[in-house]
Amino acid sequence: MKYNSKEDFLKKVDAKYSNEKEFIQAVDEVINSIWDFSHQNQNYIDSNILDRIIVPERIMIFRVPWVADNGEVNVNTGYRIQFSSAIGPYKGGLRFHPSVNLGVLKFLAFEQIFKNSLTGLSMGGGKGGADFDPKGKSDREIMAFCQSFMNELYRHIGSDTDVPAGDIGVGGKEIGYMFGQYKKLQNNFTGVLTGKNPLWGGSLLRPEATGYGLVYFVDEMLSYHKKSIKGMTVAISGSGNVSQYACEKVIEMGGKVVTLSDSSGYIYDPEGISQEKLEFVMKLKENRSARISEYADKFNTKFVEGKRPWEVKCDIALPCATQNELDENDAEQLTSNGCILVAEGANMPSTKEAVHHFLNHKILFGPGKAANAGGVAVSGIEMSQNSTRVPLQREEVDVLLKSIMKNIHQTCIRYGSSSDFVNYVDGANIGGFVRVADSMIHQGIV
Ligand code: NDP
Ligand code: 2IT
Repeated sequence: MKYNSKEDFLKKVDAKYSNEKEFIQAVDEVINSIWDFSHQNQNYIDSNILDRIIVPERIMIFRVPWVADNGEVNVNTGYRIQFSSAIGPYKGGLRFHPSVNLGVLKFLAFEQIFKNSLTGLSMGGGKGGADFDPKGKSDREIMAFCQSFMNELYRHIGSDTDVPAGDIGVGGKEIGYMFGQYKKLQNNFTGVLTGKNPLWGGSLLRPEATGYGLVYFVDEMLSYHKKSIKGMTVAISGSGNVSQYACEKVIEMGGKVVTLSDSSGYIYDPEGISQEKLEFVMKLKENRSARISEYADKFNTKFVEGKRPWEVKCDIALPCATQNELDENDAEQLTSNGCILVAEGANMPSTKEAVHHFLNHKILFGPGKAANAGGVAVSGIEMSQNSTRVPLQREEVDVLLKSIMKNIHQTCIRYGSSSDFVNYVDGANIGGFVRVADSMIHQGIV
């Protein structure tokens, strides 16, 4: 055996990737879950799956120059990480945010491998983006940036090679500008991006899919434990794509959402956010610079500046903004306030210590790679609609989304159950890993 112990393996990862702390965090979690399982299979050991699975197949890093409205010439750094193609073409979103760097995108691409595997669809793992800040930019500046980004990205992607989509800072508008530029450069109208507008090849329900899928997963977790979302008080962080549709589905299923947030702070509405109030948020946040504090002004509720919503009393917490937005103190506060379930709409929003706290306190904890897989699942369904050129109805996509979230929940139960507790972290990691590892073995040492 190459490594004496799990700790020995993780020590080498720490040393080698010391400047990629989020990537180390994501690898640490997966390795802790799969170590014993993977060491029961001699094939995995002989073909050194663990060493191979943590190294991306390919990384592109490139210059993205663009001209601002005032004539200033700017440059950002663009990335695409093609991490694993074991079970399908690379698939995963693009993030435009000033905090983007190699370590952040590597953690996201690594998580995506297992998430995509859990969906049961044929999608490998990838992620990309740029350290570009869309806040305060005009539409023309966003278009100029997206076109310049695609001027390099187009040579690396394709409907059977790598299919990017949205993430933080990238929604339908940005996907449209990037698709237009791809088509112009390649003279090829193909399903090379997902999250497209349904007028020209996008799937109905893709904007809703991550948030709705998250709540379908929560519903599975609760009903498996003989509980229901009806009447529960829910704290949600973020106020972007995932948060908005998570909020909508919770309201529809009879829960009460009392918080939303952004990087400036959170709003607390003890009466609950109604569908009408949510529509105000959706309209407001079409402008990425708009602040959630306007909700408090409009509806005369509390805005807590510079803080996160985890101090509010709730039954269910759904972190839906960004990585490491919920730490050990937050976790303690949530559990001491009686929270029974936490499910991650964002990718890795809970710190390692927060996850340990939840598991030690037997809180139902749904990790992102299982709970937020609905978005990429409907992206996979968009790819299949593009291949067949036959669009599905909204209700048909919804049925597929529900059944995929149910299957992911069953996979977590299968690999994560012990006599008195479901460890969804282990369940998701092992359940996602096994298909990728077996596929790598079938395809040889490549
Ligand atoms: P959006 O850009 O639509 O919204 C992001 C939200 O998170 C905003 O409210 C934003 O606030 C907040 N936020 C972002 N960065 C930070 C930060 N550093 N600190 C505090 N708040 C922050 O993105 P999405 O809703 O699409 O994505 C949210 C999360 O969900 C991400 O973790 C993403 O990876 C994950 N995800 C997204 C999927 C999708 O289909 N879109 C699928 C699966 C997971 P502000 O406006 O102030 O920046
Ligand atoms: O993190 C994610 O799963 C996404 N941002 C969605 C990826 C996709 O390809 O739809």
